[in-house]
Amino acid sequence: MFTNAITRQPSKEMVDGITTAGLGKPDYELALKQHAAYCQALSDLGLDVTVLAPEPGYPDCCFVEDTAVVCEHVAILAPLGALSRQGEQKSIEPVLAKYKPIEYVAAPATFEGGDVLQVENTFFIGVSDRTNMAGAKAFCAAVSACGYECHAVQCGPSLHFKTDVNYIGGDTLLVSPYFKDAPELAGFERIVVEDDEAYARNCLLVNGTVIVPAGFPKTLAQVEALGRPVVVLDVSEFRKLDGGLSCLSLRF
Ligand code: CIR
Repeated sequence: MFTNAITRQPSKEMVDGITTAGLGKPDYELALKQHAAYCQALSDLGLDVTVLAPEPGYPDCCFVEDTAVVCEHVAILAPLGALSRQGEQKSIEPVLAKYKPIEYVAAPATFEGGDVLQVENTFFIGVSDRTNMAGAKAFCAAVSACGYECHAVQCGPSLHFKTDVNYIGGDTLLVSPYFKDAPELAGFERIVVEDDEAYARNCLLVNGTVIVPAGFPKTLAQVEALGRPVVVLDVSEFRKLDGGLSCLSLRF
């Protein structure tokens, strides 16, 4: 069960965030409202939510998930792979240090939290444009020392591993066609989310409830069919920056 979340409000600079979505510039005022609703939803699910102020000079700073991975024993700060985001992790450090001992991964290793998926006592880390093999190895070494299993998985063309693969409870993953038969994910039930609803692959499991992004009826129906509680949230303005539901918080 999660008891805490850390989020960071977007700033007006978000219009300069990194994007490949081709959906236009985000509407800042609407993003603020969507962000507030997201924080409220986490709070309604029982989490104590710390909302940080935006960090000047970092247009993507609301995507706090990428800055660290927090597990039961430690928080591992991420040396981010995106040049314009390097340094975002520094201001997260004192916040996380209130809860966990901090571990560091040194350059030239890079990794981003969006490439890390935890399923119970197992971590998967995607090797992507943002997470290099040295980063994946260093991350695996850090969590293995805490007793977790860890597997490095080669990503496809998507931004992060969790752009493509997410855990929604039980033994079920939402996956892209790219990971449909991936041997590293053997043993899981895989619901393949086709490209017309690609964004909805990034659903977020919080204390037994699955948060699903608004606007993806097929995925919503598939998740609802599993019988778990579902909350639907509109995060359209973050989608314009390639950010999904998981990207907007650190949960622990
Ligand atoms: C980026 O490209 O870094 C941001 N525009 C989006 C980050 C999304 N984060 C995530 O998937 N964990």
